[in-house]
Amino acid sequence: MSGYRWRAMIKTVPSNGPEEVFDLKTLLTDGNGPLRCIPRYQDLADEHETLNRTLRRVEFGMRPEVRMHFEIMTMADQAHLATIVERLMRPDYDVQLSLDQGLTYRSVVLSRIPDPQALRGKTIAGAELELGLRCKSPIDRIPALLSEPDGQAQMLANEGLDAWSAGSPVSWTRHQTNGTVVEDTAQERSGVSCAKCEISAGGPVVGLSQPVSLVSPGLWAEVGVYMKAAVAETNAFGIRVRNDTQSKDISSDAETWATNQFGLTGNLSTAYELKSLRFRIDPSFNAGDAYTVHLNLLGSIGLIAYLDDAYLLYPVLPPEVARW
Ligand SMILES: [Ca+2]
Repeated sequence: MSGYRWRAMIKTVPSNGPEEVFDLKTLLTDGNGPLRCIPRYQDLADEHETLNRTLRRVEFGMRPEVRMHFEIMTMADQAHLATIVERLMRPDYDVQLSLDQGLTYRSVVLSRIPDPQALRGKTIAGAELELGLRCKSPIDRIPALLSEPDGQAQMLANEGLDAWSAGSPVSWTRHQTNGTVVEDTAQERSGVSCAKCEISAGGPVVGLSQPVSLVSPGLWAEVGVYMKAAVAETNAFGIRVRNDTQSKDISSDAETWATNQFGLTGNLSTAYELKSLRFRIDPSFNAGDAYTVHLNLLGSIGLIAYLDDAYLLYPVLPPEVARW
């Protein structure tokens, strides 16, 4: 991955009433949100000279600030910025800014009101505006641009498929409608075991599934598993993440949820390969929704495949979006 980008979202939290999220990329008609985001980390330190003129410095961390530059051709869009500014000026609203698509929200105050300037000197072309925001609380270090978030967790149990009980991998459900799923202690990628899946009849479904909990709609997660086949085969597997409450699956664009989708399908070779998908939990879903991860074989009758070292990491950084 080379380069990075910002994805600005603003959340307004009233002291009484529902919070509202403004996704500046989708909210504004032109330019996909702010044309430029310029973060700055203001050094917070006291410095003084002692009697013998030695410099003493006490660090208090740094205060993140950001200037967001907008060019607006659709004048109605200015109303959204006006709403945000109005809430920034009200004492009964806590306004929070994220530049990493909702991963890190920080409470902010207004540092520059976006007054409209004629776009390239011509009012008929549109308006350019600059909104300045400053964080209420200092931070103690500059976030690494593309580091994964703190508190990231592996959501699957028995992810190494090493614990088996009565022929079934602990914490997983086997799907054997048209084949078998058994423990294998010769082809494992790591640990002592892997799952050996074999298709013995046409149609669905052979594979494994496990329920997971993804409680923050709008955040991203990554699902993955190492797979190989006894004989290489094309279009041999499918990974499905289903929101059981909404009866919707993540589709291959990693952001759209619809019925009966595989988030990832592909070929299997005779060496273990990681098959993974980074996907967004739909912001309209509820925190209490139930999800299930399905690891399925899709190949032809006779296909034998081995699965090991699955994972579902949550939350993860949105693709190429930088932390702030
Ligand atoms: Ca294993």
